[in-house]
Amino acid sequence: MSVTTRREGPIAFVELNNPPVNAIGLAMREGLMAALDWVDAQEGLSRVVLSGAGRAFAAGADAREFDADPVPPHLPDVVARIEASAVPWIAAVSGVALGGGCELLLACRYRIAAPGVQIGMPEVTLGVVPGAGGTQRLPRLIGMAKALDMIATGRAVTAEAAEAMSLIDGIADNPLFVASHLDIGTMELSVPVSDLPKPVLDADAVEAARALAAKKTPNQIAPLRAIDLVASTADMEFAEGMATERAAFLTLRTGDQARALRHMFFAERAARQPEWIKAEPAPIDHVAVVGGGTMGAGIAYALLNAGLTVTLLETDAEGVARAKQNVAKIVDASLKRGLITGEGAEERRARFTASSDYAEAAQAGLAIEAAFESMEVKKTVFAKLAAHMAEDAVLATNTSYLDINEIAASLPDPSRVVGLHFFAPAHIMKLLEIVRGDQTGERGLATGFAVAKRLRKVPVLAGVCDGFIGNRILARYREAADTVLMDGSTPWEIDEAMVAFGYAMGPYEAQDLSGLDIAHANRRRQDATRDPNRRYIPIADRMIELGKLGKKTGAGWYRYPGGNGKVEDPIVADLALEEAHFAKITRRDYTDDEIRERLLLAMINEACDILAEGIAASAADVDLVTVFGYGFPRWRGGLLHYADSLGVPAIVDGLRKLAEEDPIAWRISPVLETCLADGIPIRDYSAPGA
Ligand code: 3H9
Repeated sequence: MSVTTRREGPIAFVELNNPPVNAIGLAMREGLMAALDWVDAQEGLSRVVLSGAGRAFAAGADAREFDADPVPPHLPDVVARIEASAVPWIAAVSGVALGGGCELLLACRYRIAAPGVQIGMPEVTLGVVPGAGGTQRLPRLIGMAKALDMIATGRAVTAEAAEAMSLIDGIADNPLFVASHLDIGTMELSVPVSDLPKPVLDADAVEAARALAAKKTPNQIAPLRAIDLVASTADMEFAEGMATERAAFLTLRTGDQARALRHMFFAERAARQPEWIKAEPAPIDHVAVVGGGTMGAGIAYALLNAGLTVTLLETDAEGVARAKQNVAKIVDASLKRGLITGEGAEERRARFTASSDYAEAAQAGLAIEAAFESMEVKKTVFAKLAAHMAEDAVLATNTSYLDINEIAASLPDPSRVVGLHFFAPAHIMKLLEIVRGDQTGERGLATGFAVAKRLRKVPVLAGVCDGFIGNRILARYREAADTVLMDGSTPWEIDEAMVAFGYAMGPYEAQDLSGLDIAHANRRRQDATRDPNRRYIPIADRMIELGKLGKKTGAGWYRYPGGNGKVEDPIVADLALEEAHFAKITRRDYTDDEIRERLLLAMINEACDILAEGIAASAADVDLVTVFGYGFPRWRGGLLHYADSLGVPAIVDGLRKLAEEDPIAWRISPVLETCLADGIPIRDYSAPGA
């Protein structure tokens, strides 16, 4: 039963009951309609108390239903009936009230919530607008500016903030008790929210909301549509506003952006803990981190932030001092930005030690090595960890490219070794690639997922190969970009094309930020195995020869006069011209569409190879990696969701045309051939034997 009803004297209780978060699907809407009929049939009721079982009041409409046609009864009608009920409904909110849950709350004539509960309308984060009166009732209740702030950003507020803006009427530790003991005969209940006068137009707030949406959610339709709907409440009658809102909701719901954002929402949740991992994780309350450089310090801070104790290991006193300094810098910056309090900073410092004595990490259940990217160094570190830590401690490496199997093989028990690939800055980036070596045991994997959960990161399981999932796709993206650069374009044009697609920055600006030297070292490592017939683009190597390693050296693909805004560097254009001349290439102009097509198809093709080899378990995992680690626009749903929205035939067609130019670089992935032959999207591909 999604909705249960009972009566105690003059009080009726209606409870939403659809674990785990009381998502409002068809059964619940029907249950609420049945409850309304039941209430209508009762005599002598003074009130109906509406509450949610478990940890939520209601998390909103069941987004799993959004792919199909809407089935009555519709939520706006349920909400309208509750609001119009002859017996007043009182909301007793003990857990989150989001989206449709908040809209139910607004239908009630009195609203009580427990301290700290989150109340909000996050519909825009799913690519839709509130569709059960939220855009119409909220501004009438709390005013246009505050309603815009919540609806256009999807930001939830606490019960305390909600009370301060009169979204709710009171806060109580036990809302259900208070709701059923209110002296309702003597109180003045609020009028139905839809009967409140229209809000006054706040043109400044509307403009500010539009500016914020342009900045924070560029290219996204839903926030702008939500702003229009809220703004229109100033001069639109309620009924007309409701009809306009409903039409907008239904149109957006089946649009590409909403589909993509829903896909990300569910993919993120599905990734949290694969069901097949049954092993218990190692205890992670105390973690050893090896290496106090930028990455190690970032990882240490991420662990400290999650309440863990960290022992950072370095080779000597100098390394220890540097590590302490690096971690202190992040603590101070977080304090300065108001992300943590002074007390929080102290508390984090108290859980952190740095030492060159590995014995100090003897009690840790997990070690994460983030030392210099050299096989020799890693093997030495792992031998020391194995010598000092408990036999069943899990030993993880943060290596981006080195062969985890080789590291593991250097230990008596290789099953302890797992890859935990963090992304810089490790305390901010949400992606965690959990790399499974040939010998990695289930306990190591379980520990990786436990770390991700504790750190609130998005875990994705990856197999061993050069670059795992993300960096392997990135390498191909950059290669495609460099090819376009050599054949006629500029970093500026290429970056602009990708920004227009939805990336926050293009491949060249991003490289300038992270430094050109790492990719260079990788190319040198790959020299021995590279297909000699594959076209090689030497422009990035020439940049290294010139000492242009990116922002840290003052210049890379761009120059940064004064340290800030980027300007084009004529030297880069000269290098491209020169290399094209040596290679006897006739350069030509590329349109933005051509640039995008090449860079995106290159990535899609590589991602398909990654699926074929079982390096990624699913297309959705590739989507998570590209969105949470590499800035692929979330509203496009990740790389392979986007690919499926184009359709396999269109992709293969595009690749075939490019293959006429260069059959090696544009060899079509067997996954695409299979999907084309079987008439299935990439998301339905499963690797043989998977
Ligand atoms: C809306 O309301 C439209 C209306 O205005 C108009 C309608 C006409 N639907 O996140 P968790 C599942 S749009 C379906 O892991 P937490 C979730 O997939 C909606 N399923 O827990 C997961 O399933 P599984 C506006 C949902 O404690 C399980 O519940 N509302 C929904 O970390 C547990 O979720 C939102 O956008 C849903 N709406 O966080 C709120 N919500 O166990 C979306 C959750 O199979 N939800 N599930 O993996 C959230 O933000 C978080 O889930 C919440 C709980 C904060 C509630």
